[in-house]
Amino acid sequence: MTQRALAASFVLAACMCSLPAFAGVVKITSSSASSIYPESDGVRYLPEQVYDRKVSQNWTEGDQKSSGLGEWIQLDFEGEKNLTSFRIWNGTFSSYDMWTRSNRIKEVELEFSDGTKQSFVLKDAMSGELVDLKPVTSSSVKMRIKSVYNGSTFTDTAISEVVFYDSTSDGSANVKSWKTSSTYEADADGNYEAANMADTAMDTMWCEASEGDGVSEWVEASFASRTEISTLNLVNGNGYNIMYAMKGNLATELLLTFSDGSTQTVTVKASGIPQKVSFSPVTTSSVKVTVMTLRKGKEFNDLCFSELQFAK
Ligand SMILES: [Ca+2]
Ligand SMILES: [Ca+2]
Repeated sequence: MTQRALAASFVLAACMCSLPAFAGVVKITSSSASSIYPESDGVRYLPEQVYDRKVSQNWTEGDQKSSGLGEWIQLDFEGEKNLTSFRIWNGTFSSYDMWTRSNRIKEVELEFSDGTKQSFVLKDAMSGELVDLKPVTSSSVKMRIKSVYNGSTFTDTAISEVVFYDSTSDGSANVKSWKTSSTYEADADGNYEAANMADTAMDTMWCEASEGDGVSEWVEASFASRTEISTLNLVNGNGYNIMYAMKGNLATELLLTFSDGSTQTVTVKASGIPQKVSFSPVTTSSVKVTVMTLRKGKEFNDLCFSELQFAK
């Protein structure tokens, strides 16, 4: 995250999509692609980078002559899964500048292991887009570029990240809507909306925008129905890597307020590594998470959470 408070000259798609009450993340075990953009300046564009949980690293097709029409990436699962939806970070998400200068996919065709195909026109927006599938049982997905939104400089087409969901549940409570005390304005690196805390990506995050250091700032998750929870799965700060996490303020104590007004305080580690925090089981329709104490960052006086989800 840079602190350049650029006036956001672009509008991010306000996706009203939300996951059903139960949706499990499908593990991708291997991948292949029709072509790969060659490594340059130490930056690689490998197919496995569409499921490395970082939107800042991508697969880029290697068709050097045109826009990559017909090029594909295949993702393999551990056996057959009942796929229900997917989320795609379409284009090059390393910065807003690179996103606009490179191609984004307009129409993508998904081919499943039973040979059936489904095609979708994607939004041209720099945010993860949730797309509902016609439910299908498949052990793999081949995603083929059918048409593109042209980049202003380059003819290369990238996918930064993809997550597939199925009808299983790992006990995570899916959030229907978020409220926040404040939200940092989108800048040259992307947006800092609350939904980023539940998208599985380690380098997309909510950040507060208070004048202060983030103490007393809060996020509130509302579930579709009353849900029993006893675990907080948290990626504190910027989860891109340990060094980035240290740059900003990191929460050390959180107050959880449930829909019946009861509260619990939990201690969390000042680290960007994923952590699981247990608390006494509660059945609730919402949780407000308020920052009580924090550790100051080395560079920025802002507080962020990359992932924040509740489970049984
Ligand atoms: Ca990635
Ligand atoms: Ca995230």
